[in-house]
Amino acid sequence: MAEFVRTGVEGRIGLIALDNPPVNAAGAALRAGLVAALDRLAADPAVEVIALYGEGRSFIAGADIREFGRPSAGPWLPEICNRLESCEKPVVAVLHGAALGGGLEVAIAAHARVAVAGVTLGFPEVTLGILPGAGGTQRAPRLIGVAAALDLITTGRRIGAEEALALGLVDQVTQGDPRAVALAAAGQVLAGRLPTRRTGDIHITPDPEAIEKTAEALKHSQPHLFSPHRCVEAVATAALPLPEGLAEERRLFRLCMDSPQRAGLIHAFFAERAVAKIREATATPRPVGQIGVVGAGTMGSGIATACLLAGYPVVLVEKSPEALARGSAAIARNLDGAVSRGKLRPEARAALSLDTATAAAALSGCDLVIEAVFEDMSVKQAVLSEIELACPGALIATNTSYLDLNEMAQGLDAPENFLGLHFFSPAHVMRLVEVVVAAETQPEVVATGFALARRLGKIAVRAGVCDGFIGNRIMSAYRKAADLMALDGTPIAAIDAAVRGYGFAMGPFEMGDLAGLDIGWAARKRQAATRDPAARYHGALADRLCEAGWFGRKTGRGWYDHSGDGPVPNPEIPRLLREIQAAEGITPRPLDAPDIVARYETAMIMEAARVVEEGIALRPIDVDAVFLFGYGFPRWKGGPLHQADAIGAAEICARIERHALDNPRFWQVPDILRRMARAGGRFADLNRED
Ligand code: 3H9
Repeated sequence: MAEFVRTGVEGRIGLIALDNPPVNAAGAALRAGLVAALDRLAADPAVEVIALYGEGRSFIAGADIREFGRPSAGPWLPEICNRLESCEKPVVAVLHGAALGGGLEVAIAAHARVAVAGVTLGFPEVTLGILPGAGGTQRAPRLIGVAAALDLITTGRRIGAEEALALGLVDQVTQGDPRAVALAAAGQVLAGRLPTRRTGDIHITPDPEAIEKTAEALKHSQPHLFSPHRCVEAVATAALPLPEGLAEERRLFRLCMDSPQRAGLIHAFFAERAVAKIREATATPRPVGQIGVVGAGTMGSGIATACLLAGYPVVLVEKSPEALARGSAAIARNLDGAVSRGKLRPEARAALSLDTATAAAALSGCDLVIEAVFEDMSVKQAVLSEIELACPGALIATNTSYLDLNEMAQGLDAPENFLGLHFFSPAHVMRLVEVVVAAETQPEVVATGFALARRLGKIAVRAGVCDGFIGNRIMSAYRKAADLMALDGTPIAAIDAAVRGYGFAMGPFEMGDLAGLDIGWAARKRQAATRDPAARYHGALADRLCEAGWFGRKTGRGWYDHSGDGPVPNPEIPRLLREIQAAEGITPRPLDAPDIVARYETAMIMEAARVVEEGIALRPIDVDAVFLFGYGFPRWKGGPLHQADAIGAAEICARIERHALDNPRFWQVPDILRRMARAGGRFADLNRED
């Protein structure tokens, strides 16, 4: 059996080495090993000082998150921290790699701390829906003061060694191998050059002003979240005697652990990592030096910016010199923004390589070319052929949002080199990229798409070919549900408000006005030929707005009127709606907020289930990642299919069947949901298949 914790004795120094790869998460075995190691060295008469360090990449990355919500075994981290603090012999902790969450709590329960340069420290618990539950809310304020502790604990902000030193979270910063640093630090303790003390013995005075200020700010900045507020309540008790504060911390920690937000946020943490586990992961990515981008519109210039920021030389091609100039100017603005936000050093900006051209021949040296031209099959096919001619053998990617990649690849000599890289606008900001795999795309081409996304700092999700892939396909379903609710007489502002109340930053109509209503109009026209004539047409009202030339913010009017100080619902909508309702024989039936949300969410889950059933998404967690990182789905709800599990398949089926009474074409129970409802299955069970 693997040995998670090893001890050694060197003269008067006892060493404890933690070894639980990859990140030294404090799981049950490591916890048990740590207590046993402490007991052993505490009882060893030769040992006068104990040094604790991590093998591998980290000191301790925190509690083992995989254990949360599952049965596990003691000893628990709070007891370990107390045991460490009360140890009769001085204990020094050496922090390298990551000292996060429970890892930092272990460190601040030790009697001195030495940071190895490059270490990341912090209390990220709040990002997982919990709070530091092993004494962090009590010991951190004692070490660094209430205000600084509140900042770290309520934001989850990660800091480096120098800031930790300035705050007083660590006592020294040094360089070197953790074991050597541990021996040196213990030597300093023995020589009296590194003072030690029990953090719990430090007395602090209450700071009600800092508590009040943070609590007030969080009410506005985090109205949906549970744990940030509990973090403040826990830190507020830090001036009490330690056992009392720890008891209160424990109570608040349990409340957080039991909250559904904890499950949602931890699901989101794993979703970010799970999506990289694809069947093509073993293929070797092709080397990518220079990247070509064809099309200098909003998407093209955003993609070019993202590639430049990641250090790739870029060739930007656009037929019209004017459009090329506009695209170059947009890239320059994006890069200026990156410099002013401190994301790009001015000298690094000067070294970026952007070439522009009006002919595809300029792409000849590119290893990968991404097309982002007008969303039209024949335009795209012609551009792809030009690209292939200019750089045969290069990987070619399309940024299409909806079009069929297999049809697009028909004119290519090497369709095996072709894939979809669906970026989201603004492409240099949004984290999601759908890597769309066409029928002939080779595994190493898929692996290259994932490697590129990683280098761009993005989250890649594998998607199959269908209209809209994972994200836009599901979005068009819940957009339809919103349009149908509006046609039935629910005010658009009420729908937007309810969706914001659910946790999205914007409602569907606000989002439509921002993106431009002409995009959806073009899609509806494209789909008109294949539309089911017996189904209710959801786009009737949106079409009327577009026919009037109201495309949203860019034309000053859309669902809302944007000509005044703030948007107000377009005053023409009630008249247009009455006309449509009269023509279609619709009796107005406005819904209230809970019903709006239930329909919106159910439509999302219904289509997401089909996307999984058809294999467009590899797993349910991939759908969740798409929505978390590309569509502003509230992170604390974990994603649409995590929500589906929370609600239960039987209830989702019942909702769909209820809605189907008024609109049986739109609301249809997917087979996968019916099977789950029957067998008591969950989407989470399908995540284990990879
Ligand atoms: C806590 O401590 C509560 C306490 O207050 C106690 C109260 C009683 N557990 O990210 P990577 C896995 S809450 C389990 O790709 P990197 C991760 O899933 C915890 N597993 O590497 C991945 O697995 P796989 C507070 C964990 O180098 C692998 O390790 N701590 C944990 O890019 C590699 O991870 C945190 O929130 C964990 N704690 O980044 C820290 N951490 O290979 C969370 C990682 O199967 N962790 N894994 O996909 C991180 O921020 C980053 O993982 C870290 C390394 C910076 C450490």
